[in-house]
Amino acid sequence: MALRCGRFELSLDRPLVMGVLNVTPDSFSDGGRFMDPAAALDHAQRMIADGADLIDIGAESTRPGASPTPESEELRRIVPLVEKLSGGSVPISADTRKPAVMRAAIAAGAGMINDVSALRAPGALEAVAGSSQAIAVCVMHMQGEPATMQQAPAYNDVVSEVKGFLAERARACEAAGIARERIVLDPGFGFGKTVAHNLALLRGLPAIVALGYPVLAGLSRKSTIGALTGRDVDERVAGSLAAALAAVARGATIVRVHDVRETVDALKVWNAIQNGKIFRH
Ligand code: 9MG
Repeated sequence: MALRCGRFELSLDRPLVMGVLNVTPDSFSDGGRFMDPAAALDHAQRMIADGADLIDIGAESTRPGASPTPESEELRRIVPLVEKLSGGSVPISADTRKPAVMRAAIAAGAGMINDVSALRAPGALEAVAGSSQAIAVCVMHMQGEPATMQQAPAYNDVVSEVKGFLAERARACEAAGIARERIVLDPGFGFGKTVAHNLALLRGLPAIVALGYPVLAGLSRKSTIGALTGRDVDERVAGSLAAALAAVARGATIVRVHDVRETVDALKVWNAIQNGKIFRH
């Protein structure tokens, strides 16, 4: 299996690592650290040197409680970085919910759109489907909106409800003209979910993988890792690695992480044990 990301075709023969670059003042983990474009570029280059297969740039925080970022500000933060990084050796993903930002990021060379709202905003499906390049899209499940989503998340059966939602969004993408080999699904760990919901989803991940699309898992440094380990956000590397390996063992093909070097090493060891394959980045 392969994932089409514009000029890149990513083989899914081994799990891929997506490095997180937040150019926001208020993200839960690295908020404020990469607002300076030079620092952001440096960090992206570091993650690529450490073995990242894709870089995901976000210019609007979607952490619980976050308020929306104006479109003009999101464009100002993200477009120059996509322009500078998109000529490099790995695809650049733009993490955005806004169709205008999607279109600008695609024009600047993005190879993927990562939408935590699963292309539900009016015009979002068309922004991706209408792109001249065959870029990829990650559609994620979220219950509610970032500002309020952690207040009272509730499900009867979290795995089947998330699976049903993702199946419907994949159908909507394909109906809009986005080919199957461009679509990635994501259960949205931490987005309108309690610790128990996140653990149930992780255990139930094979049911989502069974839909037949690549699955992305993002648990890196999230509050569930904090709840399970009692660690502050910058001390959650070990817990995040355990979660990434658990996701890959259940069929995830992309892990979205802050700690690229450590995750790449962990996956090399996991792969050698599991599949007898030694990968060099
Ligand atoms: C932007 N963002 C934050 N967490 C995420 C996750 O788990 N998945 C995806 N696709 N995006 C995320």
